[in-house]
Amino acid sequence: MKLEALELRRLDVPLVRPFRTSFGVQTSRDVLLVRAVSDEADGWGECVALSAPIYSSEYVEGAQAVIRDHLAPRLFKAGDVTARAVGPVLAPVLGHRMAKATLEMAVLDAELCAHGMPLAQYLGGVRERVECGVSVGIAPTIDELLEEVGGYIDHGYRRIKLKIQPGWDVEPVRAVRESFGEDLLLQVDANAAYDAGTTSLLERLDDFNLLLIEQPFEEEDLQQHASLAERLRTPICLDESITSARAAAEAIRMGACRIVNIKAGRVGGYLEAARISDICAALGVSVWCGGMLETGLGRAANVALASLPNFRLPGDTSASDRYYAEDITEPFVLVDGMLPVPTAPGVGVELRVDVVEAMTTQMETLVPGLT
Ligand code: SMG
Ligand code: MG
Repeated sequence: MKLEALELRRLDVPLVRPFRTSFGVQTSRDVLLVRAVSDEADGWGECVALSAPIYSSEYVEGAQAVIRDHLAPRLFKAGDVTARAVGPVLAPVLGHRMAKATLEMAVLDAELCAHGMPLAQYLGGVRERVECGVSVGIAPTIDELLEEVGGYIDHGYRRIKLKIQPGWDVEPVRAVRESFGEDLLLQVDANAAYDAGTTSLLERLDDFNLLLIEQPFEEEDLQQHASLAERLRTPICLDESITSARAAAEAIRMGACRIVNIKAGRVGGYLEAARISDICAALGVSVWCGGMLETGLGRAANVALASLPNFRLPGDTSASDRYYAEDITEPFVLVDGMLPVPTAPGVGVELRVDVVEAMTTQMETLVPGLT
C-alpha cells in the first residue's frame, strides 16, 4: 500500500458529564484523528493522548507534533507500508507510543478495508459481542456517586469501576458495596495516586471483595506493586505500567500484577496489544480492555480487541451515551450489558462527516516530500 497523505484533524467533543480522576477533571475530549490516504483505500486512526501529560507523559499537542515532524516523514520514506511494518519503521523514534499507535491504526484500517477483512477477524477475535463495564469518576458526594452508579446498573453495565484517591476510597467503596450488594462486580482504579504513606488505605479495601485494584502506585514502581500484592487477597491490575509486551512479562514475573488492563494506544498499537494478550495467556494472566474516553472510532477498535479469547473480564468499553451526547460514528448502544463487535471491514464504523466537520477545530495535511 502506498501512503499518499496523512490528514491530521483535531476535534473538540464535549462529554455528557465531567469525569474526575485522581489526576484531574475532563469536561471535553480533545481528539486527534489521523486519516491515512493510500493508493488502495483510506483508513482512520484515533489518538488516545489527553490534552495534558497527566495520565502519561504523552499529550495530544505533542503527539501531533511528533507525528508531523518525526513519524510521518519516516512512514512516507518507507515506500510501501503495511500495518505490520509501521512499528519497525517507527522504532528509531523512542517512546511516543500513543502517537505511533494512531498511525498504525490508520494504516491497519486502510489495509483491512482494502482486503475486506474486519479488525476482530484479523486480530483473532472469538466473540460476536463483548461484556461491558463502566468507569465512574470521583463524585462530589457519596449520594451523587450512588445515584450515578445506580443509573449505570439500570442501564445494564456488567461491572462498575470506581476511580479512587486517598480520601475517596474506603467510604465510597463501602457505600457502593452496601447499596448494590455482594454480587455486583466492583473494582477500583487509583491512577497511581498512592504511595508508601497511604498504602494502609488500600489494605482496608481488601474487605470489599473487589475484582481488582488498578494501578495504585506510580508507573515505574513495580516493586511496590509486588509487595502490596503479597499482602492482599484482592488481585492487583496494572494499567499505566504496562507499556509493552516486555513490560507485561516483567511485571507478571515480579508478582506486581495478576491481571492486566490493555490499552492499544498506551502500548503502541493493536498489534502489540494482541501480543500482550497472548503473553499474558501463556503466563496464566487474564486481561481486559481499558478505555481512554474514545469516540466511536476508537471504541470500535477496542471492542474488536476485547473479542480476543484472553479478554476475560468486562472492559471499559461503554456505550457512546456514557461519554457523548453526539458521537462521531453511529452510536454504540448497550444491549444486555454488551456491545456488538463490528463486522464491517477494517475498524468497521463510518464517520458521520457532518458531525466531524462541526467538531473540527484544526486540520493539517501531510504529504510525502513536503514534511
Ligand atoms: O474510556 O471509559 C473510558 C475511560 C476509562 O477510566 C478510564 N480510563 O486509567 O483507566 C484509566 C482511565 C484513563 C483515562 S481518564 C481520562
Ligand atoms: Mg486505569
